[in-house]
Amino acid sequence: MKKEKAFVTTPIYYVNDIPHIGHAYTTIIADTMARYYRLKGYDTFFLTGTDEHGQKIEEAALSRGRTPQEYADEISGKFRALWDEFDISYDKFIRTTDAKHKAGVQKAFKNMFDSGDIYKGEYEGHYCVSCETFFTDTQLIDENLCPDCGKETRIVKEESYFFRLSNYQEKLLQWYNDDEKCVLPKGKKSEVISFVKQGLRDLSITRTSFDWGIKLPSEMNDDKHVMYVWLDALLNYITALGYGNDEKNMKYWPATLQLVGKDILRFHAIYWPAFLLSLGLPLPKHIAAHGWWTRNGEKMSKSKGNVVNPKEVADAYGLENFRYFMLREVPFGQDGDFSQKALIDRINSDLSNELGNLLNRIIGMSGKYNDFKISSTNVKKYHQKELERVMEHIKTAEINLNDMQTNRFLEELWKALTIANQSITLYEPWVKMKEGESEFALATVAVVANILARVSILLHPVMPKTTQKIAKALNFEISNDSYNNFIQNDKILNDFIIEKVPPLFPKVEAELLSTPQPSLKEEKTEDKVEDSLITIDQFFETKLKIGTILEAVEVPKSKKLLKLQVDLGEEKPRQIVAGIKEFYTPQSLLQTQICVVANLKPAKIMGLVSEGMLLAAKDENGLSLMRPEKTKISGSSVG
Ligand code: ME8
Repeated sequence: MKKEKAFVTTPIYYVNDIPHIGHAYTTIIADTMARYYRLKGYDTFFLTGTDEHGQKIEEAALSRGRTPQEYADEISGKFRALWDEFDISYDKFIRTTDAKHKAGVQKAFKNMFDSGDIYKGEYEGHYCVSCETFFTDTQLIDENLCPDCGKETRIVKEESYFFRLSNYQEKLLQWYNDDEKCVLPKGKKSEVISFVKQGLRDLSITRTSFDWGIKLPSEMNDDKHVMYVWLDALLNYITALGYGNDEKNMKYWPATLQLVGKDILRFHAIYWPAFLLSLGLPLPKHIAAHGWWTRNGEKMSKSKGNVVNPKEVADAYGLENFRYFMLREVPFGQDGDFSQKALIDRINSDLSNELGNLLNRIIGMSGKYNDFKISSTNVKKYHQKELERVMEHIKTAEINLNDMQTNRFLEELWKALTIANQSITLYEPWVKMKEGESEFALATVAVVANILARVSILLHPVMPKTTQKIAKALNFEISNDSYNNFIQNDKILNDFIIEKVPPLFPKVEAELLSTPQPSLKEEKTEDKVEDSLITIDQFFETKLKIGTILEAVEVPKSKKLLKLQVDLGEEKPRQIVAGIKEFYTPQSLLQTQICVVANLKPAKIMGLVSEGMLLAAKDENGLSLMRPEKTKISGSSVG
């Protein structure tokens, strides 16, 4: 029989920032679903990765004096390392700077162009660099603020290629109408539909004002343009499967489940299916949007220093406990709040009292009554009713999971655990043993073990290692076979000797992380102090010099950049492009001195070569350049 296929994706994350709890949340849900499909025996492909092009990345690199590629390499590596550490079971980690991705995107552009969906025109409008999105006048807040993130937009006027999004309005509405679960949850789907009904305008899909992007296909003979980062990024979902190259993995398309945060649902539920229609490819089965995480009721932001670092939480409380908490705490689609108190409550009550304790009770009772032997022989004779009730919850749990209601899925599994815990209280096996009804008492212990086994199998995608430990104690292995036996076919456990295991979920008595956590603003704060110490020789590898600013001009179309000519006592002045426009006027800089890193590799920023980096300090009150206390000869060494 041909295996059913599943393709699960996360968004590809921007490399302008290091991973935080939001990224971990999306990735952990996707990982759970991929593991669930594997458990059911599906041939599963799970994709994640990083989104590395666009103005935002270019500017983030620049502000750190790095080339975009160097910077992308570093941050992409951090995402991948965290997912590896978190045991995320991805099959492919795509980077949009991969050569195969670039070739696939160019192929797709050409195909869309050939099908008449792309034309050349001129774009004038408001652009939000932070969201990498264009907005119309009517969408803006207070005339120039981005409606999504509230930051200032800038006016961009340039030649651009357009995608005929307007042609797809009716087809998209048809899709939403025909396919009930194409966008989940339902409330979010209604928002998408009303947005589309307001009318779709053609989409500008290329830019000429910066370089850091994929060039148009060479056949287009138009070197000036790079692709709009969202076109480039969305196409990762098919280039990762080999679109335009070696297409053998295209058998996984269409995607079963594309997970996104609510912030980027519009791109995934409107643009993405329109691009796919233009390419003649089938549409994804589910696009599921989750809500936003806050911390102790507040929006997380670097400036507040309250961003939750997922690694710190997992290290302190246990990775699988953290996974359980995230999926259980928040109804999928709604915003959720991270607090250590809520996490500790979940660990102590759900995990320790209700799940872990159940295993301890089975071990304790079987030890006392039957030398740790568990035999299911009489389970159906005495406890068929309990098994049936459990199976009702298990069925509902799976329906919920398939609808992405992760919290309800777990609630149903816990209802099954309650039946197990209540059976012990209700049937009092210790009394039955005394009254000579040992057959009944041992059947009660065995039904509880069988319930725990069934719950562990379905809980496995959420808590892979812990559930394998439970399964080992109950003498079975979690696999597609055990899923078929115990979940699909109502089989019961073979007779076995239960293994004595130490408690799986020790109680947490107090908060384990100081609040608020150290800010992630300075990436250095992440490193351990001893890791960040360098030798004097390492320090002197950086050549710092005093420079005198001879010229300063604004970089057109850039909100942050100034172009400086700086005298470092060399034959000719150096050109340095610096992100200081918000803090200094060009005029105020002339003939002032600054401190320059003089031996950096030149980098290209918005098409301009920058031959050094100037030193500055930044806090919430703004940015100050580092200057010598008294005037020094240009080119003097600092150190
Ligand atoms: O948008 N709560 O990348 P991104 C919950 N590169 N989830 C959060 C979150 C929070 N506070 N913050 C971020 C991009 N996320 C594009 C995607 S896909 C073709 C291109 C999660 O790094 C959530 O899944 O800004 C959100 O959609 C994603 O991170 C955005 O990541």
